[in-house]
Amino acid sequence: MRVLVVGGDGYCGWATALYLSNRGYEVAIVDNLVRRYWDIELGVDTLTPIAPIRQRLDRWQQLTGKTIGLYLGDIQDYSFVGQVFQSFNPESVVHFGEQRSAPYSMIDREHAVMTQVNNIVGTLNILYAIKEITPDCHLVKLGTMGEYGTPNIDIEEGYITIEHNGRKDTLPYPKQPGSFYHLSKVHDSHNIHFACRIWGLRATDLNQGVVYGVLTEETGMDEVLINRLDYDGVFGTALNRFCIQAAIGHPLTVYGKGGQTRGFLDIRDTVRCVELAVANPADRGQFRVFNQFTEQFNVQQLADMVVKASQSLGIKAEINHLPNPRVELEEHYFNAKNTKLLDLGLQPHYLSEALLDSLLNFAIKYQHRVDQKQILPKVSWR
Ligand code: NAD
Ligand code: USQ
Repeated sequence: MRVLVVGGDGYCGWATALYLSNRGYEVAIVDNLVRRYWDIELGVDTLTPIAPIRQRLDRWQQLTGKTIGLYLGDIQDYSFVGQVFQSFNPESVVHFGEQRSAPYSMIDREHAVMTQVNNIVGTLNILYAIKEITPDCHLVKLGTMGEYGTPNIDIEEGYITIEHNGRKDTLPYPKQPGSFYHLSKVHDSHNIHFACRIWGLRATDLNQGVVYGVLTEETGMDEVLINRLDYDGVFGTALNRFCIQAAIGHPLTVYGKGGQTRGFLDIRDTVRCVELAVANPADRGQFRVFNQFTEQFNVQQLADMVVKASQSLGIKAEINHLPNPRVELEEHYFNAKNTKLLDLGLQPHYLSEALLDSLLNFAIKYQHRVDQKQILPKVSWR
């Protein structure tokens, strides 16, 4: 099957492109490398030294004999997107190609606008390209668990059945996202759902939780294939940051009380979940939603686990509760369903097993690359 991986130079996209290629899918990457530019804009860098995209792809070819195609361009440009679809004729598009940092989207008006235009226009262009060029192609779109926010009831997978004034319907689950970035995902979901209804497209929205870890079978094959690992206050995510902070002796940055609960998953499960969605496509006209995470933790629990795992390596990590730069509930109910990917055959990696090999050991190996000035959060929601 021909699979186009949009955003294939990024953290989830790179690991997924290699994973699918290794399993015999014909893969091509679309990326405009803007993420590398955003790092330059912010003066930050990934902990792990990532090679230029062409070197990465050449090494993959040398090691495995498999070729991954490359289309460099911006999916906001419809003529570029159209050319890619004409030339590659994808049967499945996995769309990771967005601005994905909540803090980046909250820097100021310009960054909020840029995030929403980039994400919403890019996704709309992909929907139009599917409709006009490859109408049978399955869109696998990366959404986020953050679309739901933290309601005081159980979170279902995309839809909820409601009885109101004696009538009953199954409707999209209510959305209460927590940043302009998370809102861009909600807007995308609405646009994709609409396109499935009016044009009969097939789509799966993968509402992914926070991803952790850096090692997958393929990215671990060679230093040139290494994946990115962000630790800075803008693009770094909670658990990845805590491990790197522990490795360099920086107190772990728990925001506020630390009762914020989220869904989490190992990057090795991200790639597998995407394959499960690709291999089991939605029907024509169907808009499926899968909640893509394997375990729920609050940030205090994560920090405690990192302190404990660090002790086993002789590292004494400490926790610091910082004033919360975000506006979010710090103590709340959170119980999200996640059975659809398990039903398709996902066998999760659990954090208790992954913390050392996939994270802390990497953090220790590359600790000399950490810029301490980039650790504390600088972006405020207020
Ligand atoms: P990333 O920033 O590492 O990768 C995104 C890639 O998309 C980058 O290589 C970037 O250059 C590319 N891109 C962005 N805008 C583009 C455009 N207009 N045209 C072409 N390419 C463009 O992000 P990631 O962590 O790999 O996240 C990938 C997707 O998964 C995002 O949609 C994100 O919202 C979602 N997601 C990520 C996480 C996580 O914890 N990392 C969790 C849930 C969901
Ligand atoms: N947090 C801390 N300390 C830190 C960093 C974060 O306590 O040093 C807290 C945040 O306040 C928040 C929680 O940890 O309550 C998660 O924050 P995060 O930065 O790890 O993740 P988030 O901003 O939600 O975004 C990340 C990805 C995004 C994806 C989302 C999935 O960057 O692309 O959509 O995770 S989810 O959280 O399920 O919406």
